[in-house]
Amino acid sequence: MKRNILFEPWMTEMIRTLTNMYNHGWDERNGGNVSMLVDEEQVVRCLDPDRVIRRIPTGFTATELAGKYFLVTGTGKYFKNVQYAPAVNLGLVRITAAGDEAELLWGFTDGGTFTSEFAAHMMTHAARLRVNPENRIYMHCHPTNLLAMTYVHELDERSFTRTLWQMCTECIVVFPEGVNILPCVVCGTNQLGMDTAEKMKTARLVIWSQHGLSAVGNTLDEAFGLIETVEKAAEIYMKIAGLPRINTISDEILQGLAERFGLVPREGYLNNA
Ligand code: 2HA
Ligand code: ZN
Repeated sequence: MKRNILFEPWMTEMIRTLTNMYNHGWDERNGGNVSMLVDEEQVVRCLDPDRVIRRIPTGFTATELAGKYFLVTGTGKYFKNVQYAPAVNLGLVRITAAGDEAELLWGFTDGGTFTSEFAAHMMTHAARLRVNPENRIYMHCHPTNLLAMTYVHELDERSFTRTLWQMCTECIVVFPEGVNILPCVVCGTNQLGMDTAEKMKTARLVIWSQHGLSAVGNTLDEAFGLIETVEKAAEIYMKIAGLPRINTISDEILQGLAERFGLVPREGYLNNA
């Protein structure tokens, strides 16, 4: 007897997280997309792995991910609706041996398909698994203050990271590697997928300027927490950016925080450190 996929902890956590992202205002309309690597062992408890509903071409080749299973949000789907209709808004797919198709095993019940950013997801999963075999999550959304900040702050990665670190003492502890940044480009392309995956080799956070933020992590909580912390910092920045600034967090304090928590800040990002 197979278990009900909707009651599995990884599924309920995905649904709760997407709902929470919507409630934070990060995912207007169909904005945002999330994918989660799921172990075969977890999948076969609920589904017959030989029962492929449909094959969906991906438009790229990801042989490194052959045979891997991903729970992923659907294109055009609204995060706010996932909790009411998970099987329409989410899909569980397996990457084929050739790496250029996804086999649908569950979900997308209205004939839908995965997010338009599937290339960024899969290319990033492949890149992250090379640097961290425990990585499971790719999360993308449109946090308001972070987006606002990409209009008024220079987009140099060191400078942008330093400003975020200076917005509250928590930041350097949560993302000591900083944030990487891509310029504003047309989204949904393989090129953006490749560029994002490249940027994800050195940081768990990548900003798409004037578009949004993506985070990776071993768990949904880790990726969500990274985004939450960056967005909090950006919110503080947007509150103070137009005001005279008379105090800040010094590089000495930032270095001290990193040492206190046994973390190494991105090399060269602190002055005299
Ligand atoms: O899914 O966020 O980047 C809609 C988007 C595209
Ligand atoms: Zn987006």
